[in-house]
Amino acid sequence: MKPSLSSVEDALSEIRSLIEKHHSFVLLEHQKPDGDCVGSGLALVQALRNLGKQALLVSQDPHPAVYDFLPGREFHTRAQYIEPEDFRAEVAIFIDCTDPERAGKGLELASNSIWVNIDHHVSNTGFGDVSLVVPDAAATGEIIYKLLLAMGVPITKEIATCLFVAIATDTGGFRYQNTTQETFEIAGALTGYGAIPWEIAEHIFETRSVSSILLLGKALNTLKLSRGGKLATVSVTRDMMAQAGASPDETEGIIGYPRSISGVEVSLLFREMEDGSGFHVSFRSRSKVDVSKIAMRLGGGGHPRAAGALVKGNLEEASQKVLSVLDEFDIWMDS
Ligand SMILES: [Mn+2]
Repeated sequence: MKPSLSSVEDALSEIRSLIEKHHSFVLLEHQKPDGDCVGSGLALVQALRNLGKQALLVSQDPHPAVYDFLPGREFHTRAQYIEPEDFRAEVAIFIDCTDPERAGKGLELASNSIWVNIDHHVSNTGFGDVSLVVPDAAATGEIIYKLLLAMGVPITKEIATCLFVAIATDTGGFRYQNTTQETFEIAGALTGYGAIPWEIAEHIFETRSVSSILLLGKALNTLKLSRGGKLATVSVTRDMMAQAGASPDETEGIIGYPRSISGVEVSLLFREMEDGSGFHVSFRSRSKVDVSKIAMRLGGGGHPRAAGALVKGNLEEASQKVLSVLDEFDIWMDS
């Protein structure tokens, strides 16, 4: 899976020349965008604007409110507000998307464009006219940083702030296993360009809404330990969200709590889908289990330590399905 250095260099220079040659760009985020997607997108859209290009960042779903402090939001809109026939971009850049369908409704805006795929998911399908997929990168933000360097565009304080957020969120505040020397080198360079780490941490890790704390309390009440204490499960239903007055993106971060329990290797969060047809299941593992394989078996995907899938049915049916796949992998014996 590891791309050779030259294939990364080749893709970077191909993207650089595409950007030089063309004028209009649409940047597509994945559904339910996370901090990496939002930060990477806002950084790149500002860089393109600074080059005098016509560029728009588009997502199907809204940006989580926690990222409202980021600069560049005036260049972002939601796919539902744009008529594809009114908007033609020569180049569509998919950001942090494992496959084109991840862009959801945004995909309609890319039908006649050249496709560029910039991502770090191991499960990326390699789609697009140009594909820049670097599974070793902790965040898509790291790849965007390298692209901006390759393009020779100035990294402003605004761009640096967005990229720092991308990297800080996908590494869980520089704590997850994907954090490398290079991650710190890039974060250090971004600090030099004007990103202020403590201010960013205050916004993204130390500020929560009352509703998300109330929802966390309800979710923790559902905690179940099984498989000899190695598996921890919590769930969030639509009822719980309504009672807490929370929105679906406020489940973000809940799964970190079961994962942190001593002895737990895998944690699961079952979040009921808005239409009630099933559950979005998030997987986290501490150090040994590759949960992306489990998620892929269920039709989802992700990273070895963090993955997700959609599973139909009520809570009992969904958890039965997930548990039987987990047990197939025989992950509870080795340690
Ligand atoms: Mn990412």
